[in-house]
Amino acid sequence: MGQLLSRNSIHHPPQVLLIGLDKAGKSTLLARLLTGELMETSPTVGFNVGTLDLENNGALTIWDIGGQSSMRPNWKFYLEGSKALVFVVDSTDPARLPEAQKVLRNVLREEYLRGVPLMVLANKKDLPNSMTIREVSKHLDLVNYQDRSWEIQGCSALNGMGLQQAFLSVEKLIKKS
Ligand code: G3D
Repeated sequence: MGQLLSRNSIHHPPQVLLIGLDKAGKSTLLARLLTGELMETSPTVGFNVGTLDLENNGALTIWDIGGQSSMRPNWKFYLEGSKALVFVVDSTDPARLPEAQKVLRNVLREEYLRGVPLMVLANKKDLPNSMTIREVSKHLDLVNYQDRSWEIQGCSALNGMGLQQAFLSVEKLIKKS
């Protein structure tokens, strides 16, 4: 506990970017996952970073770079050096899936993310009206991403279901890439 990370930490674990529309559940997820303290940044920068210790003694540095539209132009500044992208989707909100699909497509066009593995987290699976993994994949056009490895898993940032498994899979995707 109490570990404060900086971008210049000497032994830094692989950097993972956490992206998603606002309200997808990124802050909830990060708050539940992180063992270290969140590094609060100024509201103008508006992102959180922290370390995630995995059950297998591995670790990942997670950057939550915000989902509000006003923050999106800043995303690309954090892409360099990222080893994986985690895209969080609210699986109870089909109305916003087209927007999520566009945002994902655009971010994956970035040169820095060429070949970087993708994990889609279909969040809020604790709610009865959540869509199936198949439905979310279809809406996000995941089959079209043949130029990188990707996976999709359901989770609940609220009760923690599926999170450790998902990030262990992220670690595996990084090792394979
Ligand atoms: P963001 O950081 O992506 O913008 P937040 O999203 O983490 O702020 O979450 C947005 C809302 O969704 C919050 O509710 C939060 O409690 C809820 N939420 C996040 N993850 C889950 C989940 O897995 N299950 C359920 N049931 N709710 C979740 P409020 O009411 O504060 O807006």
